[in-house]
Amino acid sequence: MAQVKVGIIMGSQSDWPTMKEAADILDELNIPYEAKIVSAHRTPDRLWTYGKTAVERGLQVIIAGAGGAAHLPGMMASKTRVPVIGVPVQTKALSGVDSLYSILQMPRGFPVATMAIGGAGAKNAGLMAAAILANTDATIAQRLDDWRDALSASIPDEPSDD
Ligand code: RP5
Repeated sequence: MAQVKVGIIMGSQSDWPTMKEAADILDELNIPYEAKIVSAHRTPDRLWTYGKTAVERGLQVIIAGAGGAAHLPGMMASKTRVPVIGVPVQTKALSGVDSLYSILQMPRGFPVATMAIGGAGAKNAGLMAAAILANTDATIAQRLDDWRDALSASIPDEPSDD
């Protein structure tokens, strides 16, 4: 079985419809990943163990999505040197701006690469993970180049009324 190099983690089952966009693009690019619920608040021991073992388990990128007081990506970045890509999940109360600021405003020393709020951010997180892996994996690089070319080719030259 192929080595899993990308970990997708999220604070709650309710984050999955958003985070699935990251999983879907990794599936499309044929990149193995694991998806886990790891909450900074509700399962802090799980977070600690995940971060502590990430390097030895061979993870090269962690995509972490959370909503509201979204400590998960930052806490994970504090526990492992594996690069963390943060996805702010949209919330009802503050539309995800709370999640965005929680993830984005890391103090010096522990960066989180923060994506846009919601599904677009999750999909871009998957693409960013692929781009990181592509630096050292020619097969993934080719698949990502092909995917980007296909996206460009799908964009019409001119707008239509249809
Ligand atoms: C966060 O609280 C999760 O990441 C989720 O976005 C939010 C709400 O969680 P649930 O109450 O839906 O489980 O920890």
